[in-house]
Amino acid sequence: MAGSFNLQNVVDTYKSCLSENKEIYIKYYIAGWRELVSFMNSLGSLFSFISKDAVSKIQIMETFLMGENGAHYLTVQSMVKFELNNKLVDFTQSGSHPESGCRTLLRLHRALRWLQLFLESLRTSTEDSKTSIMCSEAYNESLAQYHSWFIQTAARLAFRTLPGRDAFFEVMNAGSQQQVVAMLGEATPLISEVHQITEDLYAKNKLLELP
Ligand code: 1PW
Repeated sequence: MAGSFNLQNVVDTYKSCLSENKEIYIKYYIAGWRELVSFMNSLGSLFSFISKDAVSKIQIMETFLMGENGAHYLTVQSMVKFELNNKLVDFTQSGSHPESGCRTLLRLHRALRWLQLFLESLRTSTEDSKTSIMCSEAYNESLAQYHSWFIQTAARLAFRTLPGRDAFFEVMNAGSQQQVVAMLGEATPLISEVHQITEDLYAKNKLLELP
């Protein structure tokens, strides 16, 4: 199989994501997303349409990280503090900071919940489970509510083209099905912890509804 996607890389980046005091390093958070994008791109052209938006969000975050205020973007926690203290976050549609780090990361954060649900149902699936159904159930439960009808339609169309469970396990490039399941068992709690820490931080700072 062409491409260099490997489920182990995803596990490794999410492992590096948390500091000792449970802060989330933005560098590794977006590295995890880069891995997932390369995975989505290997799933065909409908998925590269979906991954384009994730790529543009990753790029916005990288620009902050490499910019003059980059040091403030070391962790999600330091970013939130910096952007709020300096009034760099729009709380309404017509502000002057439409692409803050906080609102950009919120989009990735919501999508991460989809991924978490989807990987969890893959992990516990059986031979006759359908990837397309698992994927759209995870989507309906998480990300769909934030998407327009147009995007929902495009996403659901893409799901229908997903390879079957066997091929899907193959694309994850992590050995036998048993090994993939074991690795998913390692990946999902890591993703879930990163997601929960972000969720709590955003809730505390009333950032969960940023336009
Ligand atoms: C099989 C692997 C699945 C991985 C799922 C993660 C990818 C999720 C990306 C969905 C993107 C759909 C098209 C873009 C929608 C944007 O409008 C939306 N972006 C996201 C990431 O949800 C909201 O961003 P916006 O328009 O407020 O800047």
